[in-house]
Amino acid sequence: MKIIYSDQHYHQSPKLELAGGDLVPSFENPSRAEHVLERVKKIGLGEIITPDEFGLRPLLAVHDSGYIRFLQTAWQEWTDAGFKGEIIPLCWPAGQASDVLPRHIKGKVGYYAQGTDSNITDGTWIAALAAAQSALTGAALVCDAVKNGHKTGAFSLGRPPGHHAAKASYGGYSFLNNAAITAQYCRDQGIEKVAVLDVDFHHGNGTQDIFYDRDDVFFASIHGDPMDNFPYFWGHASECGTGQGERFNLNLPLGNGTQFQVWREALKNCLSAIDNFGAEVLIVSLGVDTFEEDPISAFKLKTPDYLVMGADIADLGIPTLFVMEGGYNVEALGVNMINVLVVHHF
Ligand code: OKP
Ligand code: ZN
Repeated sequence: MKIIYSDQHYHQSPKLELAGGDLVPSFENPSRAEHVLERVKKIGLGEIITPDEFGLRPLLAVHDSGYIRFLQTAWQEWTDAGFKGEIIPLCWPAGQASDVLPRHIKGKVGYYAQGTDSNITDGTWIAALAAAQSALTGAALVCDAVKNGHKTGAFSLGRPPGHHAAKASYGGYSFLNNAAITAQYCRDQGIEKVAVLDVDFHHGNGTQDIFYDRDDVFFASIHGDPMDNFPYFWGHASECGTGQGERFNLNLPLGNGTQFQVWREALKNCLSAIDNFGAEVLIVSLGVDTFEEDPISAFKLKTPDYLVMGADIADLGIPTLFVMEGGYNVEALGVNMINVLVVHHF
């Protein structure tokens, strides 16, 4: 399996985030990728390559162009307005007065942000863009595998994560939806049916948003029940898709404290749904914040469980792109994440 990695992720190094009213060091920081990379090297998972350049086109195929423009220019506008700290939004159109995009950067930020947890820094765009290019490089490898009848997998080792980024909003540390960008890229390469399986603890609301009305990209997510967990306003089992997309969105929310035995049943349901759908390519939003000692999540998975998870996914037998998402116990992050991948070690 090839691993795609760029050190451009160091450009996203937010200082502090709000947690329970306190400002604490950001959970989503460069040490996360360092731990995963170290583990990849230690076990010799596969060749590590740098991303190719795909430009903005594949990003604009899933994200709103005004939103992309905003991500490119927000930091400049923020510093032009005289602000010195990182961008944390303070004001939203909740309750809805007007849907007009404000002129001032403070208004724009509220227009495009889902919450206050995802600081925009001077390097956010560079880092997020590099993560997207890494994922696209992996997607190109997987598309080639389909065309040549191979079962190769690829792993995009990148950050910041992407699965909360919607067509026109950012949140949950996510700015560009790498899984969605690559799913669309596969479609544009002629792959008829693509499935996205999201195993991160948090519901992949951005990916759901992007494909909610479509029947060519199946989305399945296992996550902490949104009644008790971020992102709170998406991820209920009743959200099944709309129009053409009805029945092509599968949410399996589970209660806090869920252990692997129950989690695995949900995984089997997702995998059989993906199999019935007839996916030719699988993209896995790979978060390991389901770990029992994750500092911001509430499932009880243990380190060896990730080996079983990886083997179950591999049993599907279709070319698979793994895209790194969450996991915030940095000490265990490398081992847990790579445990999902070792079975694909070829
Ligand atoms: C991103 B991913 C705690 C704020 C929590 C939401 C969690 C984002 C998770 N201070 N912010 O899905 O791993
Ligand atoms: Zn998560």
